[in-house]
Amino acid sequence: MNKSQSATGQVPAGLPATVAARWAAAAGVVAVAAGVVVGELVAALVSPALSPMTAVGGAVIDAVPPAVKDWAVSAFGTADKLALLVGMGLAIAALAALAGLLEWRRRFAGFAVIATFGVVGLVAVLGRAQATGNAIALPLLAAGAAIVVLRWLMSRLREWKEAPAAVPAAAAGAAPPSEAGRRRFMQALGGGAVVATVGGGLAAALRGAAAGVSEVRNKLALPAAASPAPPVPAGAVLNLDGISPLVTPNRDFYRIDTALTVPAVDPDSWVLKVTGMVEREIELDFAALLSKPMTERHVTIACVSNEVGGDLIGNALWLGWPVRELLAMAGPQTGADMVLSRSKDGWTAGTPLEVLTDDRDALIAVGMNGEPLPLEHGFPVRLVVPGLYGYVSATKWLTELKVTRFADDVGYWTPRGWSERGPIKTSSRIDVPRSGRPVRAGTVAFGGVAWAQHTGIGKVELRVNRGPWQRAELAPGISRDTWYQWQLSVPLTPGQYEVQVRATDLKGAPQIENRARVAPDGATGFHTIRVDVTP
Ligand SMILES: Nc1nc2c(c(=O)[nH]1)N[C@H]1C(S)=C(S)[C@@H](COP(=O)(O)O)O[C@H]1N2
Ligand SMILES: [Mo]
Repeated sequence: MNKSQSATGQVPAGLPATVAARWAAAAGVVAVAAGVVVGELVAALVSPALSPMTAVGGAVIDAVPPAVKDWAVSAFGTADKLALLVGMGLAIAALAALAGLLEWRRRFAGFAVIATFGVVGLVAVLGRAQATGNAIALPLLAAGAAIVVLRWLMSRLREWKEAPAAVPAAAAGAAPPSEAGRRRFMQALGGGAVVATVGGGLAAALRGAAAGVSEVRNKLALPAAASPAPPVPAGAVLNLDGISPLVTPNRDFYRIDTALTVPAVDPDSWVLKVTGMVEREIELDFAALLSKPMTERHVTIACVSNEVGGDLIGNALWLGWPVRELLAMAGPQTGADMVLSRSKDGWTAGTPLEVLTDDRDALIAVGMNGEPLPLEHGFPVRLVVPGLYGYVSATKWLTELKVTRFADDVGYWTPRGWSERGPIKTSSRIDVPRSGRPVRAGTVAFGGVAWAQHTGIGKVELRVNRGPWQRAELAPGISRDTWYQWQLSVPLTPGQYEVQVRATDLKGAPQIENRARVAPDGATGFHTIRVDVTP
């Protein structure tokens, strides 16, 4: 019988306040660890550049005075980054313990501390140069996960505290309920700690592989182009606030792929195989590829899933070796009409053989805007084919070119409801003013981009409230394979307007007016925006 049973016959709680506080602090640490791991694991899976911890660490490095930085480097040497991470870990653990304690004393007090963590992470992420829209979600996701875990642990701890320490006389001999409560709390805490540790290990392993390849990439020097890109013609860049930059910076370049983790491909072990219906099979390693005479070209690539007015399109300066030269070495056999390109992760695209052997600059690309390909965009080697949607041409993390026939092979997306062939459809987009953003009455500047890859844009027109089409100023394109900027100033009095754009290619074929969905072979229709003109 429990000695502490009181004279009133009431059963005292089985958990002294100081012990409870200690376990509340432990619960805070486990909950925050779980949140951090959720954020890091998602970042490791989606894109290493999204890591909230890296962003916070970067912000700390940016914020500390130079003297402290010098001291850290002299004290820790090349382990200064590790020291920073350990320091961050200890600081976060201390605050997490505090969050647990506070939450135990007062509901939501600890959640507020965790929410503050989330905001700090968010500010750090927003301050990063490579921040993308997706990066914003991760600190919030991490904080949300930490709060959910802490709530759960707190309710277990409360059950333990409220469970009587003694069994009623009738059930003498059984374990007291507080013992069961203790066990349940410990299981939850231990389970949370184990899951966080395993997840953290996994995130670290994934990051490690990507970090190793990143390091190789950072040290890589690309050869100069034997055939440099034609210069950007004067006047190709219009001076209009808010218009898409003529060349899309790598960090803003849209990313589409089926890869859950960005494949970490070491260039040293990379080989490209040319197989199938060829006279000679070929194996090319990275050094051999870099020794070929390189071509550099601006090419605008687009996703078939780009909606009318959408942003799954970008223009970059690509450096690579023309695919036609490699195919000429291999010697395609008669009857072949398709090249099935395969990625490290098994993804495939089926490209018409003729498009890869004609005089267009379809490239086995290694460089993007003057740098090695970013990991997300196919490092070390990808295909870039002017005129075709990415799903039938732009294989990232390229490993094989199989010369074959459309009758015998299919690319990844074809059996999934997308057409076998995917030429890019002529289209145009209004970038300014933003749809729904009010503008001042007077002369209203409109502007945007238009593309008809491998044919080129002939003209761009705008119409207001379905009135007559007005011809816009069309800037010279860099080439037929890139998008063009356009602009037009229209006098508008206060009111609401519908404004549409249409492009016509250099052969005189107009953009298709009928609206079509993105599947199976690309959206059509005029980009239409609503403009509120205020007095
Ligand atoms: N390995 C691989 N390559 C791929 C894809 C993919 O899922 N896996 N998606 C393709 C699609 S649909 C497009 S639109 C382009 C996008 O290239 P980007 O992410 O560099 O913009 O990559 C193509 N290459
Ligand atoms: Mo795509």
